[in-house]
Amino acid sequence: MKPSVVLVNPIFAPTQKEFEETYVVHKLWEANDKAKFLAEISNDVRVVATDGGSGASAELLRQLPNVEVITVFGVGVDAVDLDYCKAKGIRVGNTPDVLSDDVADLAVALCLATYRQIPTGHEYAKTGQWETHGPMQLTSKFSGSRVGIFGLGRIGLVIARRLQGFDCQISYCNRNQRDDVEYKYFSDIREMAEAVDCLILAVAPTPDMAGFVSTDVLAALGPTGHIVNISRGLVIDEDALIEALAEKKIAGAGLDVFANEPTIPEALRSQPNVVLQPHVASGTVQTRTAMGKLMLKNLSNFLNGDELVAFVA
Ligand code: 8YV
Repeated sequence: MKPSVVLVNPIFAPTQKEFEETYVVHKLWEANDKAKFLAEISNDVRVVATDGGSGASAELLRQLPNVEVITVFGVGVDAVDLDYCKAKGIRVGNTPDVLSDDVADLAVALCLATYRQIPTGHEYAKTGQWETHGPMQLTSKFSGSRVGIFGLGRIGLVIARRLQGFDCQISYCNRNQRDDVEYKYFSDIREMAEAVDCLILAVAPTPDMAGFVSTDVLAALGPTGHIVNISRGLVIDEDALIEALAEKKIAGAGLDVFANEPTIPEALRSQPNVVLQPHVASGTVQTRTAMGKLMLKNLSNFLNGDELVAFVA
């Protein structure tokens, strides 16, 4: 008999198709009465499949007491209740490494787009303003700037490597100093923000990091400072960010992630000095294909009694 899987939300279509061919897939997002839906299948379900945004809450997992493994389409597991999983011995597989190149590419793209105001230039050229109003206003140079990476993990390291090509002076802030890099280390994000021009958030967040980038950190970054976030929206206090942008306490922001996706507050959307992306850092066909393969491999390994290829619990 095919194993039963609760799929929390739709995922990359080819991966979902393979799930549907291999397993009995119960689509949670389609159920109107989720509690009833889960109660009817809970005895059979050993597997939850989900993505980085939806994860798996303790409330969901309590309704599926026979779950043994969660397989996540994404590297971020902040939306999975890891304390609950550890307490119950539930394994959690994710998809690191295969997405680092794309996420780092988007981080660099957001730096360039924000400093050089690429969307503004695009609009300016497209709408004929160049012809009617003359040359566009000047922007800011990115190459050679001082960049602080909050979270020098797998993705952060790839970003740092790319930024060396832009002659950036790289600093990082982690819980612990790494002994395999020469970049300047800060144990305190506020101190790092004060010392850099551009703050890039690449941390693998935990729920307790909510609002970590606060009014204070943004003030330390200062009126010529830029912030780029490819981590999770929760890491920035979004109201503080909106205020800092509106009052020009920082120069600009490049954001791929938001506190309450897919909703982006109007006050943020209407800021002229932000470049927004709809959480697409890993969103290329190539990377999503690789993530899907890894997600499926994690699960087949688990069900065959082998070790998961990539896991956090
Ligand atoms: C995905 C992500 O956008 O890996 C992550 O943690 O946030 C992304 O790669 C998401 O999980 C796919 O829907």
